Amino acid sequence: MFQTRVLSDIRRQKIKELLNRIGCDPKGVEIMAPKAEHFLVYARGLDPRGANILKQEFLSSDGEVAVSWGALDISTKDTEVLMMGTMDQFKRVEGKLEEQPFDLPRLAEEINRTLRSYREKRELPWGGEPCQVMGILNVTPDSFYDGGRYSREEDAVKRALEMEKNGADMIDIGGESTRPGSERVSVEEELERVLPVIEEVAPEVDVPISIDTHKPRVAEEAVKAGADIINDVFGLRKEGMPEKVAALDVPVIIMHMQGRPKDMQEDPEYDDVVTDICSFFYERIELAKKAGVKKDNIIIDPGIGFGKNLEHNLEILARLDEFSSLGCPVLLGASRKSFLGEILDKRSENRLYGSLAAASLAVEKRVSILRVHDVAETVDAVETISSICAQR
Ligand code: 9MG
Repeated sequence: MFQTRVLSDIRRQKIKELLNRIGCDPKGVEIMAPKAEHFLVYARGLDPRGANILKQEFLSSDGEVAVSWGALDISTKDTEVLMMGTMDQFKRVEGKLEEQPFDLPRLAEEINRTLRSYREKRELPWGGEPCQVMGILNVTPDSFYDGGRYSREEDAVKRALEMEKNGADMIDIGGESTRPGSERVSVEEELERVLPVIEEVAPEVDVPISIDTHKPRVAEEAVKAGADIINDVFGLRKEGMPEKVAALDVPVIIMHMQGRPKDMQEDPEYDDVVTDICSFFYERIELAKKAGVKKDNIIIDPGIGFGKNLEHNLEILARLDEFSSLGCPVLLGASRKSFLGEILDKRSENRLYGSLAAASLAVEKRVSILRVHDVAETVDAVETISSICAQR
């Protein structure tokens, strides 16, 4: 018996180990290892003439590029492409594109950056392990799971300390509910809710505190009071927010939301949910950088449940690793959300196991931060999955 089998998606180091075990020549190991990793890289906005050159270059390296009909007969202004090849083939083509017209040298740089971002270990602005747990501390009267439970300062401090003891790497404090259908609150009301809590919690905990707000004034006062990170579910859309984040010089979470909390779940629509969200991030990252925000301070978040139906949420989860191509750490907030209720037909208080399943998948798919209600349980899930993934 030959005992043939398909191998799992193993990473570079393991491929080298396997080639060495087979007994390959050491030089052969270096040559063959990059041929064992296969990638699909999508790009949009290519000049059709450039797309045809790209296809020729890939074909001459035994790779492939799918382009539109309109690109082949040059009847379209621009085209999407899907490049298919091994690491080795991508490297060879990148070299050849450097001498080509139609903006292909810039495409080569982009491909190189994308593949590096996708494959490299992610670093968080404040360091530490690659997958960290953010405990949720809502000080709102109406949040969907814990609304109203931690509105008194001493309760909030107790809860923060408990989350830290349970292994939270950071604590997210929010004073305005963003659940579907919720109404906005005034700056004054939000400040009144969050500032006393941040002032009490910050000196008591050793982990960073993030402030869940989209308002520049709340962000500024919260940072003065002791917050270290800004969690903006409106993705820096509020006027003056990008400049404020730049001036504060703190890490910022840019979350994607289609619409507004009041009506975002009415009929969300996308061409391709992951592509559309990535386009939003490309645009927002550029805008933030122009305002003076350092790229290393940006964390992105696809915003589960924010203007997405069940199918959208599931597709985002299934393709979470694609977001790491953008070169920013990725945050996921799936804890006890309504998509789990739709799958399991369970109320928020009975969605712990569903939340842990989503969290486990996210670790495997390169997510750097999990925003959760159940810290101790999630920390165990993260440690378990991270130990397994370290074997690849
Ligand atoms: C405040 N808030 C509620 N859900 C969230 C999510 O999924 N991500 C982030 N960043 N914040 C959230």
